[in-house]
Amino acid sequence: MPITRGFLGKRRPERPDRLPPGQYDTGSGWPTLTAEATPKLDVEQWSMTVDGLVDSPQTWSWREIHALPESTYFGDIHCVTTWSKFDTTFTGVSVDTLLEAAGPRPEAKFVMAHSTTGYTTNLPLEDLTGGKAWVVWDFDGKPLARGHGGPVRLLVPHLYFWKSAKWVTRLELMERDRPGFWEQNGYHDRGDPWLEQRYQGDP
Ligand SMILES: Nc1nc2c(c(=O)[nH]1)N[C@H]1C(S)=C(S)[C@@H](COP(=O)(O)O)O[C@H]1N2
Ligand SMILES: [Mo]
Repeated sequence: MPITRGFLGKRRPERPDRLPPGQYDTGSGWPTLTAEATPKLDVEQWSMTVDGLVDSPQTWSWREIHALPESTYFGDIHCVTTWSKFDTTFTGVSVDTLLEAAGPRPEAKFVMAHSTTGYTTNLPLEDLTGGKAWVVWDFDGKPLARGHGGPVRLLVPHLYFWKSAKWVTRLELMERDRPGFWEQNGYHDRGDPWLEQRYQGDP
């Protein structure tokens, strides 16, 4: 069957149901969005800490975190600047695995993710549990590029991508919510793309 020019010209999204409101499909591209200078991190110096309101604060070296059970995310990501990227594959460790080792206290309700650069972002603890969040080092089977947060970033794909802190080094469990870097600058404390929680004051 011939495909008409008119049909192609409409550029209908292939899977509109996968695109949250106000988003477009960036295709094979992957924009880089960084507020600070991209750090050059030595994996021998890098470590991952889970502390704050936990029974047993934990720190993993690069080697130690790789010894934990591996976990892969396959699916979509959504940036508040309106691009979405379909069918990404990230590999690392589930945040559940890290939290199980540290033992969150009952009063822990929120988390501040910290980057080596000082970038921070806040999240409800519930958004990091139940197989919804990862600490990742591979993208599409290759080491995560430095510009995209390599060697290690947080991945919380069901929320806008600013919650996925690049160069993550610490998850701090807290009783009360506290705004991170973009949240202090007017972005939403939760950031669900399906609810279009872009800015403070959105639903
Ligand atoms: N450390 C750090 N992490 C960050 C950011 C940043 O500026 N610094 N930007 C956030 C924003 S706004 C987005 S959209 C994504 C962009 O990730 P990418 O550059 O890999 O696309 O990272 C998030 N994590
Ligand atoms: Mo973003």
